[in-house]
Amino acid sequence: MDIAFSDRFLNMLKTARSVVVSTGAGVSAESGVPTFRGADGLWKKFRPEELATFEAFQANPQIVWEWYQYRREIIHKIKPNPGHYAIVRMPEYFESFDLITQNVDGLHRAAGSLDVIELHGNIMRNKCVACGGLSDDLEFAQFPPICKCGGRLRPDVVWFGEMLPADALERAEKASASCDIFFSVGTSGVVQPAAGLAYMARRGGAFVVEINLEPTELTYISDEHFGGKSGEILPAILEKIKSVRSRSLTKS
Ligand code: BV8
Ligand code: ZN
Repeated sequence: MDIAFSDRFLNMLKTARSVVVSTGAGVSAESGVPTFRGADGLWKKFRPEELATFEAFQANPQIVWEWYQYRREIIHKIKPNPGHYAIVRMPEYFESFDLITQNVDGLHRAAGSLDVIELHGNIMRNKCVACGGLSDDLEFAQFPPICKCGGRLRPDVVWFGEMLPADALERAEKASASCDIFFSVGTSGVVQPAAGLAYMARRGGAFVVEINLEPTELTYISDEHFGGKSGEILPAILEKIKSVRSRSLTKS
């Protein structure tokens, strides 16, 4: 894919020490994972407050579990796309690199990214609301599933109104506030506090790059907006990084 790179962006790619990539549902769209707010969006058929909240789960565990099992079915069959794989290679070219994701699909790790800051948990993991025990069964003897301790199992994701994992959020905020380039990839920039990371990066003096099919809430604070598919744009950016930087000797 031929992309026009501004001199400012090229200069940033040449000189940056620390880079953050922050992804949303759009980075997984080309793998076949439905996004939340796009045309095929998950929220089209359902409403977030009806399903992705602890209250909804308590009121109707059967319905909430059916929705997660439906999404797990989709995610179980799909593979990372070229966008995920391009991100895997980026850390080799920078002294400091952090990957943050709002996604719960596990595709960054499946592609080979070693250290992923998962702000909203992982849909393929279960957590017991009573003992906090984690498990990765996808099939259950009874439905909605119950833990060995007798407590109710839930998907290990962060629901609306729930706190994000403190360590993940702290790492994400620290990296965003101090990086030289902040890539916002495939997110509508609506859900907080994840969406706030781009503002933190901007305030910290980072060069903010947005990759999205269309403009979003974050476009007006971005220094560069690449309109198009992340599965095509990220590999093109990786090729440019390779041509303007040698692999960072501090990285194996
Ligand atoms: C909390 C896990 C507080 C579950 C998710 C009013 C104002 C501000 C905030 C709030 C408010 N009212 C409530 C809040 C807080 C709320 C929130 O932000 N609400 C929003 C809706 C306004 N946030 C919370 O509740 C968070 N917790 O705030 O706690 C608190 C404080 C004290 C004490 C207790 C609590 C928790 C939020 C986490 C919710 N969980 N996921 C699950 O997945 O089932 S959110 C879920 O939606 C995702 O994880 C993700 O974060 C979000 C989806 O957003 P995106 O990833 O951006 O996806 P979207 O579809 O929107 O956009 C896709 C983009 O990709 C589009 O722009 C599209 O153009 C683009 N795209 C598509 N294809 C491609 C592409 N781009 C490139 N290439 C392509 N091929
Ligand atoms: Zn338990």
